[in-house]
Amino acid sequence: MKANPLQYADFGKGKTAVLLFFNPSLRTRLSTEKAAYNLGMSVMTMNAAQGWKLEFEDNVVMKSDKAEHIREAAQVISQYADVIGIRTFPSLTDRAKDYEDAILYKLIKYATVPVVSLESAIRHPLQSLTDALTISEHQPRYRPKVVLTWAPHPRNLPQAVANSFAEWMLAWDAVDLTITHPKGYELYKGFTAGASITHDQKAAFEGADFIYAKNWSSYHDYGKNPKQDLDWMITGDKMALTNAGKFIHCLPVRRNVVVADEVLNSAASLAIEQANNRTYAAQAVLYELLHSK
Ligand code: SN0
Repeated sequence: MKANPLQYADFGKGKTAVLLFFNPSLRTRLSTEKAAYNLGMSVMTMNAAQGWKLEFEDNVVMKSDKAEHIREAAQVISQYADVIGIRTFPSLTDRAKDYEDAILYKLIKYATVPVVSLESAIRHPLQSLTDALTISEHQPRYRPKVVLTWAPHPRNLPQAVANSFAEWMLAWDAVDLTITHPKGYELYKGFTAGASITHDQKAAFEGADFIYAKNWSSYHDYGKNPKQDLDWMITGDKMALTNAGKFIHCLPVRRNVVVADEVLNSAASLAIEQANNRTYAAQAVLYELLHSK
Protein backbone atom coordinates (compact mmCIF):
# COMPACT_ATOMS: atom_id res chain seq x y z
CA MET A 1 0.00 0.00 0.00
CA LYS A 2 2.84 2.39 0.80
CA ALA A 3 4.93 1.62 -2.28
CA ASN A 4 1.99 2.33 -4.54
CA PRO A 5 -0.91 3.91 -2.65
CA LEU A 6 -3.10 4.13 -5.76
CA GLN A 7 -2.60 0.53 -6.86
CA TYR A 8 -6.18 -0.29 -5.81
CA ALA A 9 -7.73 3.02 -6.83
CA ASP A 10 -10.57 1.24 -8.65
CA PHE A 11 -11.22 -1.30 -5.93
CA GLY A 12 -13.53 0.84 -3.80
CA LYS A 13 -15.79 2.21 -6.54
CA GLY A 14 -19.34 2.25 -5.21
CA LYS A 15 -18.21 1.36 -1.67
CA THR A 16 -18.79 3.76 1.21
CA ALA A 17 -17.10 4.16 4.58
CA VAL A 18 -19.04 5.92 7.35
CA LEU A 19 -16.79 7.25 10.11
CA LEU A 20 -18.27 8.20 13.48
CA PHE A 21 -16.22 10.37 15.83
CA PHE A 22 -17.38 10.73 19.41
CA ASN A 23 -14.06 12.49 20.16
CA PRO A 24 -11.91 14.94 18.25
CA SER A 25 -9.36 13.49 15.87
CA LEU A 26 -6.75 14.86 13.48
CA ARG A 27 -4.63 11.94 12.25
CA THR A 28 -7.14 9.14 12.58
CA ARG A 29 -9.82 11.08 10.77
CA LEU A 30 -7.68 12.42 7.94
CA SER A 31 -5.58 9.29 7.41
CA THR A 32 -8.62 6.99 7.38
CA GLU A 33 -10.45 9.29 4.96
CA LYS A 34 -7.35 9.45 2.78
CA ALA A 35 -6.98 5.67 2.92
CA ALA A 36 -10.55 5.26 1.72
CA TYR A 37 -10.05 7.81 -1.07
CA ASN A 38 -6.83 6.06 -2.16
CA LEU A 39 -8.91 2.89 -2.53
CA GLY A 40 -11.49 4.76 -4.60
CA MET A 41 -14.15 4.67 -1.89
CA SER A 42 -16.59 7.37 -0.78
CA VAL A 43 -16.42 8.59 2.79
CA MET A 44 -19.07 10.09 5.05
CA THR A 45 -17.74 11.35 8.37
CA MET A 46 -19.93 12.33 11.30
CA ASN A 47 -18.55 14.41 14.11
CA ALA A 48 -20.80 12.97 16.73
CA ALA A 49 -19.09 14.56 19.71
CA GLN A 50 -21.60 17.35 20.12
CA GLY A 51 -25.33 17.34 19.78
CA TRP A 52 -25.84 13.73 18.70
CA LYS A 53 -26.60 11.65 21.75
CA LEU A 54 -27.02 7.90 21.32
CA GLU A 55 -28.34 5.53 23.96
CA PHE A 56 -26.06 2.49 24.38
CA GLU A 57 -27.81 0.85 27.37
CA ASP A 58 -30.27 -1.97 26.82
CA ASN A 59 -33.66 -2.16 28.56
CA VAL A 60 -33.72 1.54 29.26
CA VAL A 61 -36.75 3.81 29.42
CA MET A 62 -35.60 6.48 27.00
CA LYS A 63 -36.68 9.63 28.81
CA SER A 64 -33.22 11.25 28.94
CA ASP A 65 -31.70 13.57 26.29
CA LYS A 66 -30.56 10.56 24.24
CA ALA A 67 -32.82 10.48 21.20
CA GLU A 68 -31.80 7.26 19.44
CA HIS A 69 -30.73 3.78 20.48
CA ILE A 70 -27.57 2.19 19.10
CA ARG A 71 -29.70 -0.76 17.99
CA GLU A 72 -31.51 1.34 15.39
CA ALA A 73 -28.60 3.66 14.64
CA ALA A 74 -26.20 0.78 13.87
CA GLN A 75 -28.65 -0.90 11.53
CA VAL A 76 -29.53 2.40 9.84
CA ILE A 77 -25.88 3.36 9.28
CA SER A 78 -25.33 -0.14 7.86
CA GLN A 79 -27.88 0.67 5.12
CA TYR A 80 -25.58 3.41 3.83
CA ALA A 81 -22.15 1.97 4.65
CA ASP A 82 -20.01 -0.93 3.48
CA VAL A 83 -17.76 -0.41 6.49
CA ILE A 84 -18.20 1.66 9.67
CA GLY A 85 -15.37 3.25 11.67
CA ILE A 86 -15.94 4.41 15.22
CA ARG A 87 -13.88 6.50 17.62
CA THR A 88 -14.71 6.57 21.32
CA PHE A 89 -12.84 7.33 24.54
CA PRO A 90 -13.21 5.72 27.97
CA SER A 91 -15.03 7.38 30.84
CA LEU A 92 -11.88 6.97 32.97
CA THR A 93 -14.21 6.74 35.95
CA ASP A 94 -15.83 3.28 35.59
CA ARG A 95 -13.06 0.79 34.86
CA ALA A 96 -15.22 -2.31 34.58
CA LYS A 97 -17.44 -0.65 32.02
CA ASP A 98 -14.57 0.89 30.05
CA TYR A 99 -12.77 -2.45 29.86
CA GLU A 100 -15.88 -4.12 28.43
CA ASP A 101 -15.45 -1.69 25.52
CA ALA A 102 -19.25 -1.61 25.38
CA ILE A 103 -19.75 1.14 22.81
CA LEU A 104 -17.55 -0.56 20.22
CA TYR A 105 -19.05 -3.99 20.83
CA LYS A 106 -22.64 -2.71 20.81
CA LEU A 107 -21.98 -1.22 17.37
CA ILE A 108 -20.41 -4.49 16.18
CA LYS A 109 -23.39 -6.42 17.55
CA TYR A 110 -26.07 -4.38 15.80
CA ALA A 111 -24.27 -3.30 12.61
CA THR A 112 -24.66 -5.54 9.59
CA VAL A 113 -21.37 -4.46 7.94
CA PRO A 114 -17.75 -4.69 9.23
CA VAL A 115 -16.71 -2.24 11.96
CA VAL A 116 -13.24 -0.75 12.38
CA SER A 117 -12.06 0.71 15.67
CA LEU A 118 -10.67 4.21 15.23
CA GLU A 119 -9.56 4.04 18.91
CA SER A 120 -11.92 2.61 21.46
CA ALA A 121 -11.98 2.86 25.24
CA ILE A 122 -9.09 0.43 25.65
CA ARG A 123 -7.40 -0.13 22.29
CA HIS A 124 -6.08 1.78 19.27
CA PRO A 125 -5.38 -0.95 16.72
CA LEU A 126 -4.86 1.20 13.60
CA GLN A 127 -2.20 3.04 15.58
CA SER A 128 -0.54 -0.24 16.57
CA LEU A 129 -0.47 -1.57 13.02
CA THR A 130 1.20 1.70 12.06
CA ASP A 131 3.69 1.30 14.91
CA ALA A 132 4.66 -2.13 13.60
CA LEU A 133 5.08 -0.73 10.07
CA THR A 134 7.27 2.17 11.24
CA ILE A 135 9.41 -0.08 13.42
CA SER A 136 9.85 -2.65 10.64
CA GLU A 137 10.96 0.10 8.24
CA HIS A 138 13.57 1.52 10.63
CA GLN A 139 14.78 -1.50 12.58
CA PRO A 140 18.59 -1.60 12.64
CA ARG A 141 18.85 -5.28 13.59
CA TYR A 142 16.97 -8.53 14.11
CA ARG A 143 14.67 -8.33 17.16
CA PRO A 144 15.32 -4.67 18.00
CA LYS A 145 14.93 -3.48 21.60
CA VAL A 146 11.69 -1.51 21.79
CA VAL A 147 10.87 0.50 24.91
CA LEU A 148 7.39 1.72 25.75
CA THR A 149 7.91 4.50 28.27
CA TRP A 150 5.35 6.39 30.30
CA ALA A 151 5.80 10.17 30.07
CA PRO A 152 4.17 13.03 31.97
CA HIS A 153 0.98 14.77 30.84
CA PRO A 154 -1.25 17.42 32.41
CA ARG A 155 -4.51 15.57 31.62
CA ASN A 156 -5.91 12.14 32.45
CA LEU A 157 -5.51 10.14 29.24
CA PRO A 158 -6.74 6.70 28.17
CA GLN A 159 -4.53 3.58 28.39
CA ALA A 160 -5.66 2.63 24.87
CA VAL A 161 -2.51 3.46 22.91
CA ALA A 162 -0.21 1.80 25.45
CA ASN A 163 -2.48 -1.26 25.80
CA SER A 164 -2.62 -1.83 22.07
CA PHE A 165 1.07 -1.15 21.57
CA ALA A 166 1.99 -3.79 24.16
CA GLU A 167 -0.58 -6.24 22.82
CA TRP A 168 0.59 -5.89 19.22
CA MET A 169 4.35 -5.88 19.90
CA LEU A 170 4.02 -9.07 21.98
CA ALA A 171 1.79 -10.80 19.43
CA TRP A 172 4.02 -9.72 16.54
CA ASP A 173 6.95 -11.33 18.38
CA ALA A 174 9.55 -9.59 16.18
CA VAL A 175 10.93 -7.22 18.83
CA ASP A 176 12.06 -7.37 22.46
CA LEU A 177 9.62 -5.23 24.41
CA THR A 178 10.48 -3.41 27.63
CA ILE A 179 7.84 -1.32 29.39
CA THR A 180 8.89 1.35 31.88
CA HIS A 181 6.68 3.54 34.04
CA PRO A 182 6.56 5.04 37.52
CA LYS A 183 5.09 2.97 40.35
CA GLY A 184 1.30 3.09 40.24
CA TYR A 185 1.07 3.21 36.43
CA GLU A 186 1.05 -0.57 35.85
CA LEU A 187 -1.07 -1.45 32.82
CA TYR A 188 -3.67 -4.22 32.73
CA LYS A 189 -1.72 -7.51 32.75
CA GLY A 190 -3.87 -8.96 29.99
CA PHE A 191 -2.05 -6.62 27.60
CA THR A 192 1.49 -6.72 29.02
CA ALA A 193 2.13 -10.34 30.07
CA GLY A 194 5.45 -11.41 28.53
CA ALA A 195 7.09 -7.95 28.41
CA SER A 196 9.99 -6.91 30.66
CA ILE A 197 8.62 -4.28 33.02
CA THR A 198 10.75 -1.91 35.09
CA HIS A 199 10.36 1.27 37.12
CA ASP A 200 13.92 2.33 36.18
CA GLN A 201 13.49 4.44 33.03
CA LYS A 202 17.22 5.01 32.47
CA ALA A 203 18.02 1.30 32.72
CA ALA A 204 15.24 0.62 30.22
CA PHE A 205 16.68 3.15 27.74
CA GLU A 206 20.12 1.51 27.69
CA GLY A 207 20.74 -0.09 24.31
CA ALA A 208 17.21 0.66 23.07
CA ASP A 209 16.62 0.90 19.30
CA PHE A 210 13.20 2.55 19.66
CA ILE A 211 11.74 4.74 22.39
CA TYR A 212 7.95 4.78 22.18
CA ALA A 213 6.69 7.48 24.56
CA LYS A 214 3.13 7.81 25.75
CA ASN A 215 1.28 9.05 28.76
CA TRP A 216 -1.47 6.98 30.24
CA SER A 217 -3.52 7.41 33.38
CA SER A 218 -3.43 4.80 36.13
CA TYR A 219 -5.25 1.50 35.61
CA HIS A 220 -5.24 0.62 39.32
CA ASP A 221 -6.17 4.04 40.73
CA TYR A 222 -8.39 4.19 37.71
CA GLY A 223 -8.15 7.24 35.49
CA LYS A 224 -5.94 9.22 37.89
CA ASN A 225 -2.68 10.86 36.85
CA PRO A 226 -1.06 12.08 40.05
CA LYS A 227 2.57 12.29 38.84
CA GLN A 228 2.81 15.84 37.54
CA ASP A 229 6.56 16.51 37.85
CA LEU A 230 8.61 16.24 34.67
CA ASP A 231 11.16 13.62 35.83
CA TRP A 232 9.97 11.14 33.20
CA MET A 233 10.06 13.57 30.25
CA ILE A 234 12.05 12.23 27.26
CA THR A 235 15.20 14.36 26.98
CA GLY A 236 18.34 14.35 24.87
CA ASP A 237 20.34 13.07 27.84
CA LYS A 238 18.06 10.05 28.12
CA MET A 239 18.12 9.39 24.36
CA ALA A 240 21.95 9.38 24.60
CA LEU A 241 21.66 6.17 26.67
CA THR A 242 20.08 4.36 23.70
CA ASN A 243 21.59 2.54 20.74
CA ALA A 244 21.15 5.63 18.51
CA GLY A 245 17.49 5.00 19.26
CA LYS A 246 14.63 6.44 17.26
CA PHE A 247 11.88 8.36 19.03
CA ILE A 248 8.26 7.47 18.28
CA HIS A 249 5.06 9.12 19.49
CA CYS A 250 1.57 8.64 18.10
CA LEU A 251 0.81 12.40 18.44
CA PRO A 252 -0.68 14.73 19.56
CA VAL A 253 2.24 15.44 21.89
CA ARG A 254 2.77 18.07 24.59
CA ARG A 255 6.15 19.63 23.88
CA ASN A 256 8.49 19.94 26.86
CA VAL A 257 6.14 17.87 29.01
CA VAL A 258 6.12 14.48 27.26
CA VAL A 259 9.25 15.14 25.19
CA ALA A 260 11.82 17.91 25.02
CA ASP A 261 12.00 19.99 21.84
CA GLU A 262 15.60 18.80 21.32
CA VAL A 263 14.32 15.22 20.80
CA LEU A 264 11.11 15.94 18.89
CA ASN A 265 12.96 18.31 16.52
CA SER A 266 15.90 15.93 16.01
CA ALA A 267 16.56 13.51 13.16
CA ALA A 268 15.90 10.67 15.64
CA SER A 269 12.19 11.50 15.73
CA LEU A 270 9.93 9.35 13.56
CA ALA A 271 6.75 11.10 14.71
CA ILE A 272 5.87 12.65 11.34
CA GLU A 273 6.78 9.57 9.28
CA GLN A 274 4.64 7.63 11.71
CA ALA A 275 1.69 9.94 11.02
CA ASN A 276 2.23 9.39 7.28
CA ASN A 277 2.15 5.63 7.81
CA ARG A 278 -1.30 5.85 9.38
CA THR A 279 -2.76 6.15 5.86
CA TYR A 280 -1.23 2.89 4.61
CA ALA A 281 -2.18 0.96 7.73
CA ALA A 282 -5.79 2.11 7.39
CA GLN A 283 -5.70 1.33 3.67
CA ALA A 284 -4.50 -2.21 4.31
CA VAL A 285 -7.27 -2.79 6.85
CA LEU A 286 -10.05 -1.36 4.67
CA TYR A 287 -8.85 -3.40 1.70
CA GLU A 288 -8.63 -6.58 3.75
CA LEU A 289 -12.12 -6.11 5.21
CA LEU A 290 -13.81 -5.26 1.94
CA HIS A 291 -12.11 -7.46 -0.61
CA SER A 292 -13.21 -10.64 1.14
CA LYS A 293 -16.85 -9.51 1.10
C1 SN0 B 1 -5.34 10.56 22.92
C2 SN0 B 1 -5.00 9.37 23.79
O1 SN0 B 1 -5.62 8.30 23.67
O2 SN0 B 1 -4.11 9.48 24.62
C3 SN0 B 1 -5.17 10.24 21.46
C4 SN0 B 1 -3.92 9.54 21.10
C5 SN0 B 1 -3.97 8.97 19.71
N1 SN0 B 1 -4.52 11.68 23.29
C6 SN0 B 1 -5.03 12.88 23.53
O3 SN0 B 1 -6.22 13.07 23.40
C7 SN0 B 1 -4.13 14.00 23.96
C8 SN0 B 1 -4.96 15.18 24.35
C9 SN0 B 1 -4.17 16.30 24.99
O4 SN0 B 1 -4.82 17.12 25.64
O5 SN0 B 1 -2.94 16.40 24.86
